[in-house]
Amino acid sequence: MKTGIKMNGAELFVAALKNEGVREIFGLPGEENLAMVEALRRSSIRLVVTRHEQAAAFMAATHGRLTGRPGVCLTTLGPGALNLTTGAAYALLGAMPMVMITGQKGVISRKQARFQVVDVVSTMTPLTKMAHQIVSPATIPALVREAFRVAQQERSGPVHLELPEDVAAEPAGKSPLIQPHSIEAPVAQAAALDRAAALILKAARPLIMLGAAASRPRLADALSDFVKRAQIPFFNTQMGKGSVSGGSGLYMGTAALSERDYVHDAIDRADLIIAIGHDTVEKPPFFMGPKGPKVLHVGYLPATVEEVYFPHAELIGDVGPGLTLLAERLEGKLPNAGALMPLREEILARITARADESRYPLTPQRIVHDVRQVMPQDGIVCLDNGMYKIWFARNYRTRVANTLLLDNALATMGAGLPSAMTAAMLYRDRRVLAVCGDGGFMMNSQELETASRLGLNLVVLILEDNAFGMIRWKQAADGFQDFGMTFGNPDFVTYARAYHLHGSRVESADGLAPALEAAFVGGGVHVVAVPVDYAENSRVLIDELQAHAAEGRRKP
Ligand SMILES: Cc1ncc(C[n+]2csc(CCOP(=O)(O)OP(=O)(O)O)c2C)c(N)n1
Ligand SMILES: [Mg+2]
Repeated sequence: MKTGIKMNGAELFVAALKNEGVREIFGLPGEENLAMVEALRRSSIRLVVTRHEQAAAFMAATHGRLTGRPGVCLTTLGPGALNLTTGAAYALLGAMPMVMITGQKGVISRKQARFQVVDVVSTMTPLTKMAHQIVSPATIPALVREAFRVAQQERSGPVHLELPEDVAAEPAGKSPLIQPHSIEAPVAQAAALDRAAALILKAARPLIMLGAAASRPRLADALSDFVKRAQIPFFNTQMGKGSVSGGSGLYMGTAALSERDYVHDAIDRADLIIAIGHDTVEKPPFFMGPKGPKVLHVGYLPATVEEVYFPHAELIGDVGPGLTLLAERLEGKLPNAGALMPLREEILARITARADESRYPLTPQRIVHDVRQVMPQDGIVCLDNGMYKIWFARNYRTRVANTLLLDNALATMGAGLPSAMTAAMLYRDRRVLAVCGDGGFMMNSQELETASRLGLNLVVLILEDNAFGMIRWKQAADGFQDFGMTFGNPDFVTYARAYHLHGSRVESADGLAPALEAAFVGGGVHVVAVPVDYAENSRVLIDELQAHAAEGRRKP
């Protein structure tokens, strides 16, 4: 690679990316990116080509989510850039650090008039923390540095830089790179710590809630330590799942629904909820009301006040060190820490009911149970969006941080496979499983080719109900006629083979665990299709929970 004043804009851009420690870029280039592609070819950064830009964005966002460092994706202008928008929203709502780079026609001269030109920066503005067009190579070092800072700092998220093709080809002149440095975010002040500690010391029935920001990779150790030192039982939101390593003896459940689930027996009885990292992008884990428990918000940033979330006190600042200071004020001084623990056994027993039933097609509970059997503690399950997400959130037990990746923020279909591909790239020695519905899988199934080309070890489990099952369930629950939700499927075994991959179909209730085990042992990319019986959706999530709520009302 050329250095110093001989560089063009694209080469300077790539040098700035290297300066940020970037090792790979996910993308699908167009002609406006050719100088950038050439600069990448000459660099040590790997270009991971995907078959759809949406997948590149999902993969980059997941890279940010799992490492805490921004993932990077690259596309062309117009159509390519627009295909990034769902990924941008996924990273924005999910607070995943990501840098998106798109090409554009020249800005100095316009030989192609308005061909393929749309205002991508304006499109990206509401979907990102920062969107910027680069108009001169001299600004590249500062803009790239700023992009990475903004993407990474709390609340983390996506940023967008547009590099027009003539700026990419322009001689860069003397534009020194800006060196990154680490930043220690401020920690909550003593007064806030004292107030938070006083609230917790006074509580008769405290309960910890772990929300989406609790899953930040750098927080796992301090958070786990806090839970163990405080000995207060905890539950989590869907995206807060798996944020505590160990400490599972204090786990009370996951709030996959907003009310009336078994875990709400504990939530409704608590007089203080210590909400660590709650982000109101998630479907509410419970509804705050005038009569409910007091809520202490612990976060990197102040809470966003909503109709259903208006904390009474806040502990703001870098969460890990803040929790360590809080634990020092609490340890050994909380006689009521375990007040809600007597509820735990019944809650967990109710949740795990019917997990080994031998019905075929399989019940969702059985699928979750069998997946847990074949996944080691550090194995990573990545969900797409569909009905099974509720079952996995409720029923799947995690013991290691960030081992169940799901999206309860944008809740988009189509991200399951790409997110699992990133997990498989990052952790080559861990088992990684994508779980997709037959609807969501088909939205990005072309990425099987990418997964195969990358030589990943990855198992893709497809739940077959020939329908958009979740919406079909809601349609029935709301008393509508069954309409517009069913479809046919390809034969997924043949489909996998068409990609030169292994495919199998589960033919009996006892067949799932061995099929998954064989797929993991076999290595490479495997597709396993399993028929699912969604009759349980209404039987448990509506009828059983309604009966339970009525029972609760009858109790004195
Ligand atoms: C991109 C996108 N389109 C539509 C929806 C609305 N939606 C949520 S779940 C769902 C059905 C998913 O079907 P499938 O993937 O087969 O999973 P299932 O619920 O059947 O298990 C739909 C259409 C969405 N969340 N994302
Ligand atoms: Mg389906």
